[in-house]
Amino acid sequence: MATVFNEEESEIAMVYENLHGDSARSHCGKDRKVSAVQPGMKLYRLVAVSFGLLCLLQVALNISLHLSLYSSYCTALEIVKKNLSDCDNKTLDMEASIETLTEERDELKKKLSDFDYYSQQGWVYFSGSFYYVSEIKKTWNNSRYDCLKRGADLLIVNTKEKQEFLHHLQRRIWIGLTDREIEGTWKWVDGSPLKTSYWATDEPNSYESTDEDCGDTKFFTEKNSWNDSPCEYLLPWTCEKKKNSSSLTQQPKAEI
Ligand code: 2F8
Ligand code: CA
Repeated sequence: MATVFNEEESEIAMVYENLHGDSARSHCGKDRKVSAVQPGMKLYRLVAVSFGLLCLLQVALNISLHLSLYSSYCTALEIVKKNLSDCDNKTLDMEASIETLTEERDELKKKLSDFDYYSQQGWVYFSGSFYYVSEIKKTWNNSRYDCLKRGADLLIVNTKEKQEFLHHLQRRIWIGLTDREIEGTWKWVDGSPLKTSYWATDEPNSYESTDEDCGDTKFFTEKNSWNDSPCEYLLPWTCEKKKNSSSLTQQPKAEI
């Protein structure tokens, strides 16, 4: 009787479930137990899946954050590298400037030192060269020898300004001009040919067929003051030392 009753009850429950679906489970005997477990599982699964998703989201966010930080770090590193490179270039520029300034300073120091030295030795500075006017008289050759010993040479008058400087001296002096090698072919002591000349009237004339092979300023009161004289004459002379001249090293031979 009990078995029959249970079978009937089971059939009724199945029919009821078919008719009312899941909602019926909450009102019926055995199914009431099943429907109490399944929602818990679902919730558990839902929580587990949600937790998993949250973990994945966390991982994704972490990766994204790290990538973003790495990108920022790289950008910052690039900026630092560029700044360092700019800094290096500026340092190199500054070092080059310091080197140039040091060279200029040394050059100026040398000029000042030269200027002091030559001024004390009685030299006069004019337009980039130092000039020395002797107080004594010598032959043209010995005059030149004196200049060479002083690291200079006899005056070369190759500009209008130098001729004006010479005119202002108002003295008869030897200049660095000679035609000793070829008569009539006048050359300066540095070997350069005579181009612009300031010969006095009727000069050079090898006066009365004498050997006048050396230039002087016999007619110093005139603008055109040059004369040719015998090289053995005793006259004052003018030495010229150009800037950066290396003639200090020259070793001339004295006239016997
Ligand atoms: O002493 C030689 C010198 O003599 C004369 O000058 C005073 C000649 N000048 C004239 O004849 C115009 C120079 O040419 C000569 O060198
Ligand atoms: Ca003459």
